Order: sequence, then structure tokens, then C-alpha cells
Amino acid sequence: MKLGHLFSKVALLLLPLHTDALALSGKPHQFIVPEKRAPLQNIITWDEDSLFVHGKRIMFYGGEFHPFRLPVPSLWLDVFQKIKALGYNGVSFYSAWTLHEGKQGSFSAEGVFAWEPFFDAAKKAGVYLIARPGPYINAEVSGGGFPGFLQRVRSNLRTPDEDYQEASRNYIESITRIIAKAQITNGGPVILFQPENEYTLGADSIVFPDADYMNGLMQQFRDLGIVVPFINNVAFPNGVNAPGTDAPVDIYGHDAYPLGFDCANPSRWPDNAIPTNWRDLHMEQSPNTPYMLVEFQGGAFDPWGGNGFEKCAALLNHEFERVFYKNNFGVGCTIFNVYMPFGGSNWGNLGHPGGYSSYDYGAVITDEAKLMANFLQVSPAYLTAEPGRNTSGLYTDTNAITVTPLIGNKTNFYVTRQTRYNSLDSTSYKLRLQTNYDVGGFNVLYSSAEIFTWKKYGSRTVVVVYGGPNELHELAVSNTSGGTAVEGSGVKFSNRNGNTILNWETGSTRRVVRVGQDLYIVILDRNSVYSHWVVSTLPEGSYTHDSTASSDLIVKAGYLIRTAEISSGTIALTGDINATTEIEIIGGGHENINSFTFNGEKLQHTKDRIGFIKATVPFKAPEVKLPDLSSLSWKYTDSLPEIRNSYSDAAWTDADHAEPSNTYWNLTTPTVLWGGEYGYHTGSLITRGHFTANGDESSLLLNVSGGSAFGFSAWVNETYLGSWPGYDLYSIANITFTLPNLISGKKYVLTILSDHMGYFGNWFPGYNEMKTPRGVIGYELQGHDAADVKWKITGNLGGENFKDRVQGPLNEGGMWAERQGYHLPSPPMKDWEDSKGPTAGISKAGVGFFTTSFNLDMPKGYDIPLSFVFANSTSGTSGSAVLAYRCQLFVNGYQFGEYINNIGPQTSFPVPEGILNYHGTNFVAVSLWGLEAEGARVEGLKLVHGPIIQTGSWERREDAY
Ligand code: IPT
Repeated sequence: MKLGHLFSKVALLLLPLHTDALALSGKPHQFIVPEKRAPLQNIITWDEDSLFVHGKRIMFYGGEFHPFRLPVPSLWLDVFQKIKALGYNGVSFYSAWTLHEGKQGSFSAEGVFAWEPFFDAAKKAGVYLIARPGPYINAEVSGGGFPGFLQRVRSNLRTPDEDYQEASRNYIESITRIIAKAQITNGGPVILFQPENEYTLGADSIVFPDADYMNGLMQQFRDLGIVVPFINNVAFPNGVNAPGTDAPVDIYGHDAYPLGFDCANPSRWPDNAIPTNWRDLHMEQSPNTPYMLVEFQGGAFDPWGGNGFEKCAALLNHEFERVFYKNNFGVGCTIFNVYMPFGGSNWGNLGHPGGYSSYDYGAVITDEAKLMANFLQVSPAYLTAEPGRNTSGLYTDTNAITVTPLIGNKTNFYVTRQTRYNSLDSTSYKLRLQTNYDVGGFNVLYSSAEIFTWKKYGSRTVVVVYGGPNELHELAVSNTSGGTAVEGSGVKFSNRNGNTILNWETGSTRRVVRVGQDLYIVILDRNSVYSHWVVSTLPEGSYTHDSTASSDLIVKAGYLIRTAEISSGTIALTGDINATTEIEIIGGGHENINSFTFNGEKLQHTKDRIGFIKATVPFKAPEVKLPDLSSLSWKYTDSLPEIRNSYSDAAWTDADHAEPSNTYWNLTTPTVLWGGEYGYHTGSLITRGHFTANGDESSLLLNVSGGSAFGFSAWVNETYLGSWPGYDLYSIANITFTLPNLISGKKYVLTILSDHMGYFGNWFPGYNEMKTPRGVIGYELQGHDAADVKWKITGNLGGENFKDRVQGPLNEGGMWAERQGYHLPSPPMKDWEDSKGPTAGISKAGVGFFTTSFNLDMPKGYDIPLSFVFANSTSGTSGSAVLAYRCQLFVNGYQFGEYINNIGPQTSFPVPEGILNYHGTNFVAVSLWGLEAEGARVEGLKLVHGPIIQTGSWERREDAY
């Protein structure tokens, strides 16, 4: 797309020195002994420039990953390895209180919710962790991570109010003990800790920011053994909790989502959306801490009825990264964390109402960010370079280009961009700059080409540089006696004052030149660099900053390189391919290599005259056989027996509380009818009203809350009254249904089934939006005294005493089949009807429950993602006259999708290996709720596979289920 765009937006440049540069660089450098800033331990320290680990400066380049959105612990290493393969050395994680403490006082972190396997996997991959346990997390999780029982806490959430303090204590104590053990001081991967989340703005009705609250929370964490530095993440740089305030964290940081969440317009970069005042604010707010971006936009969430994550991925694409991430490096950011490189699923109702089952986030697992991360990891001089002001016309010959210099003691860096940052023009310019960038003893005096990485092997240095298509670049190396082309042609050589100068036009053919005896410069175009990987040969669990250049390999491959080992002359690589792939060790890596393996298989290799080693890995396309779901035999049972006259709800909870414990909401009904009052917080709710008719009843008004896109249906006895089909933007609905003639003296029951899309978040302390109830919040029975109706309610069986310990507190809703546990594998189905499945449908409004099972025998040694795809010939036409129905998809007991036919946008529901048994039997259940009188029929349901990846991680999955 848009060549001009690609060509001109930004380059991180290394060019000839302009003597004014130092004058531009703001405050003079102060040197502070890092240990002074480490009162509790001396492993993780910091000064105004960067973090230190064991006294060594590091660039933290990381991204957020939620293990609870991928409930297969054996896959966490896979994600860590992929993040690490990008050149990242860190991951931040939230923990979601609501998944750990469904019932107040009973914390549990077991099975898929256990943290130890997550910490182990991070360590194994050599990834540092930032712990962010909240208690409030936001994160597009139901309640922003707050468990439903907080609806009954009377005071302000996220304040020092006593009952909030009381309610949060058990979670804080339990999760902190787990995290404390995983700190680096105990040999674990956790190096930083974030109390709270985006504590940035609050309601006028409370003290905000409340120093007592933050200090109290930090003290709790400290008392429980957290010794690593505390960080914070204000939503924008407003200085809350910065050093010098009443409740300072150790390292102040902020978040930023500069393009917002406008996935509907994937190419819209609003004017002036690029931040330009951050360095100044930082020098005012926190000059003695490193520049830290805790959450920098790496994608976007997408609401019900939204545009789909492909559009989010397009909005936050490689061009966004090139321009915006580099702008962050222009302010000297040395703790940089992206939200998020891997999203996952809102399985089992864990999402907030503003999102659907996929939490794909348009996330990039491999991309442009790899180029920047690798560059920064081999550029230690960046960590102490002093960011200057944005300049135009100073380093360049045109005001159309803005240059931000970072001036170091010896090495300088320059970030360039279009002055009108969103310009699509091609702008030619000259730069006058000097870098003095060290590559293993050679001095790169300047380079307009970007550096991907460099390594030193013995006396040889290998540098990989790149540019955009057809760009002209120049690079000079000090004190060298000229260069020669060793591969490809078109590089011009000259020599001035003992400096060897290379000049070339970027093309897609690789050029390799030698400067002096031992410096090899590999010249690529940007597209080719994407298939290069830098991989460490140090033992498992080593961190990037442990590596010396010589222990890393630069590998040209394809899809992914995970790990490398060298022993007795053999290079052993693991990785993934999606096609027959030529693998090349750029620079040769090491002398005396005599064999080469990939995923354990020996390869025939060749070594060229400069020592680059090459081999071809054959891709063997496997046969993938998937069941045709429509020709399987299915079982069917009705899942709304509640409307039958014979049904007894005697065991249900009496909805008889006259006083709500949730004081946030005005009660308008004689007794409280919403779910949270009685411990029902997830999936769906059923409320039943019993009354004896007087014959005058004419209509029923229902006011129901469920969260965006929710729906509800109502019956009187077996007579269907109607439904609210749901619309993307409506969280609450009011409908009046006409009643049939009711016979005086006869008993009737109203049955209301309503969807629960999750609780709202609680972003603004003091507003307590999380307490917005779900369920029936108002009713009028025309012609009948409202107080004369006796109500019963249920949600998931047991409510807060939930049954489903494996899948946790949120996975089950209140539908009959779920209450019976029929979504779990192999329910007693012998009396159920045979069926053709959800495509056979149901013939009237209500809920049908369909089950089937099938075997999978997926080829071993491959990573082949599988998804359940619902046919929807009208997808994307949210709000139009499309048949209203919604399905829940259960796979081996895990709810892995809510599909809403009339809202969308999600039609394809990926289910990871480990939830699906790839080598055995799978049990699938689909609930089908028809919200129209005629019932509903699923247009089509298929199991389909995604890209076929031949993987090096197959051994690990032998015992996967
Ligand atoms: C910020 C939150 O801290 C994070 O949890 C997540 O919700 C993220 O946004 C959006 O995906 S909140 C900020 C956008 C106001």
C-alpha cells in the first residue's frame, strides 16, 4: 500500500554531527549511583536514564500478555518464545481478581488459573515480567477485574473506604504472596510491580488523587514482600503519583493510545495526534526516573457490532509503529511496553460488555516492532543519550522534516519524521549529522540506513542495515581502508579522510560488502529484514542483556525461529515454517560449524566463501482431516423447561430483598430483582414472577439491564410475550408487552431470560459504574399491584458458590442446560432427541441445547489453529432486520464464544489446542436462544483450520489436552 507513505514517514537515523546539537539537549547529565534508588534490594535499580539489572543497564522492551485469555498453560511458553523472538525482553501481565475470588473470602489460583507455570515459562524463555495485579485492572475484563460481589460493597471502590479495603484484602494478600515468590530477588522473572491501574482521574465527590489510598495500597504490597520497584501508569502524563507527590511510586510512567480505538477508519491519522510535549512534561514531572511507557498502543479493542479486528490491525499497522514508536524513542523511552502483542479470547464470559469473545486486539506478534526492538537491544548508547528538542531545518535542508536528536557522550541518534506527521508526501532531504556508533570495535561514523542488528564473531563484525524501497543511503566507517563488494553489486565506495563511505540505492536484492578486513555489512530492504531473526545460543532462561554479541545468531529464515544451541560444532535451531524455507546463518556465526539441525532434523548445508551457512528445510504439507459438523449426529434437549407449567422453581433464590445492598442504583421495584444482589454475576439470568391474576392485567413493562448488546425474552406461563433482540449500543432496555387475557383467580408465572454481558469497568474512582446492576431493574404489571408479585431468581448454579471449579467462576450462565452441567463433556444424553444440530434450529422463541462429539487426529509436528465458524450471510449489518438469535459455543466444557447473529461482528471463534483435544475426542455443545416468535436456525456451523505451520514446539504438546 501507499509507497509514498512507506517511504517518507520516519527513519531512525544515524548521521554527521552538527555542533549545535549539544546546546539543544536540555538539562546537563547527572550521574546518580543507581543503588541509591533501591532501598529494598539491589538487583533492580534505576537512575534517570534506564533500569539496571544486577548493575547493568537494560532497555526494557516488552508487551502485555494475559494468560487468563489463553487458558492452556502449556501454550504460554509458545507465546513467550514468540514475543522474545521479536527482540523483546519483557512481558507485563494483569491478574483478574474476578477469576480468582468468585466468592468473597475464597481465593483460588489453580489449574488454568495458576501462576507458577506462567512464571516458569517466562523464565524459560528469558523474559522479564512486570506484575500488574490491580486490584483494579480495567483490561476489558468484566468489572475491570472486579468480582461481582463488589456490587454489594456500599462505599466507593478504589478508595480508602473501609468496606472496599475489607473486600479487597483477601485478594491482595493471596495474589501478592504468589507474585512475591516470583520476584527476581527469589530467582523469578518479576522485576517491576504496578499497584492499581491508570489511577489518573477521579470523580469530584471523592478525594482524588488520594494519597492515603495509594500509600495504603503500596504499604500492603510491601508488607506482603514486594521488594522490586513500584511503577504506575497514568492514562496520560498528568503527574499523578510521580516522585515528589504525596504518594510517589518509584518509577513514574504513563500510557498512550494516540490513535484511539477508531477501527472503523483504519487509515485515519488525525492531525496533531503525534505527541510532541512528552519530554518537557517528563522533565517537570519526574526528571530522575527513566522514561517509561507502560501501555503504548499496540492494537485496539473492538465493541459488539464493531468493525472486526482486521481493521484494528490495519489502523495500528507497521506504519503506525514506525512513526509512533520511534517518536517514543525520540523522548528517550527506555522502558517501553506495548499493549498488546498477543490478545487471546474472552472465553467463559470474562469480557466486559464493550467487547465480544475475541480479544484479538489487532495484535502483532511479528512485525515492524521486531526491527526496532532488535536495534535498541544492540545500541546500549541509546540508554544514556539525552533527548533534545524537535527541530526542523536544523539538521536537514527542509522544514518539512522534523529531527529529534538524542545526544550521547559519544554516540548520537536522530529520529526523523515528516513535520506534518501524517503527510503522505515523498520528501527528499539531506541530513548533517554524526553518530559514532560502535559495532564491535568498528566506528560507524554515520549511517542514513537503519541498523537491524550487529554481532561480533571472533575478529569479524557483521552488521545488518536496511532502508525503504529505492531510498538512497550512505554509511561511513572511520579509519578503514576501503570496501569491496562480496555479494551483489551497485554499492559505490569512496574514501574521505580515512573513512570508507558506502552509498547505494535500496533494492530487494541483498548486497554484502566488506570494509577493511573484518567488517561485513549486509544491506537489505525493509521487507527482507522481516524474515530475519536474532536468536541467542545461551542456555535456556538467559536474558537478552546477558548475551554478548557473539552468542547470538542472525538467522534468515521464514515464519519463526524460536531457539538456538551450539554444541560440538552443531547449530541446533528450533522454529516454525509455513513453506519450504531456506535458512541461512548470516555472518556464519561461528567457525568450525560442521552440522546444522532444524527441529531436530539434520540438514545438508553449504558454506559460502565468506562463511555464511545455508540449508533448506522442506515443508511437508500434512493431510488435515476435520469433521463436517453438519453430518455428525447431534443430540438435542430443550433448555427452557422453566416456562412449562410443570416446572418448579422452589429451589431458586427468593428475590425478596426489600433493601438493596447495592446503594449505587435506585431501587424502583418492591424487592431487588437484579442478579448481583443474590450472587449471580455471569452469563445469563432468569427471573420468575408469580402472581394470581385478577383478570384486569393488560400489559407488562420490563426494564432490564444487561450491558451492551444484551438481549432478553419474556413469557407468561408458556405464552411468549416478546424479546429485546439487542443492539450494539444499548445496555438497558424498556419494553411494554401486551398480555394475553389472564383468567381471574388463576396462577401465572412470568419468566424473563436476560443476557449478562459482563459488568462495566470502574475506570473513574468515585463513579462506581461497576455497580450498575444486571437483570430486571423495573417492571409494571398494568392492572395489578406490583407488590403482589413474588419473585425468584437464578443465574449460574450456586451463584458465588459456583460449581465449575475447573473453568472458574464466570464460565457458566443461568440457562437450564448450564445449571445441569450439560455443557461439560459427556452429560447423560440417552433420553435426548436425535438431531441434525443447531442448523436444524428451534421452531419457537426459547432455548435449544445441542451436543455432539467427534475425534480429531491432527498431524503431529504442526501448529494448525482451528476455529468454529458460524455462517452469517448478513454479517456486519448491525441493527438491521436480521433474525435475532444468540449462541454459546462450549468446547470440552469451556465457553469459547458468544455468537450474536443480529449484532456481530464475530463469526469465527478460534479454540486453542489444549482446549480442543487434537488427538482424541471432543465434546461440543451449542446453546441456541431464539429471540423471535418463529424461533431460530443457525445458518451454518463449520470447523475450519487456519494456516498450517510446521512447528518446532511439537514435543512440548505430546501430553496436551
Ligand atoms: C487502558 C487500560 O489500562 C487497559 O487495562 C486497557 O483497558 C486499555 O486501556 C485499553 O485496551 S485504559 C485507557 C485507554 C483509558
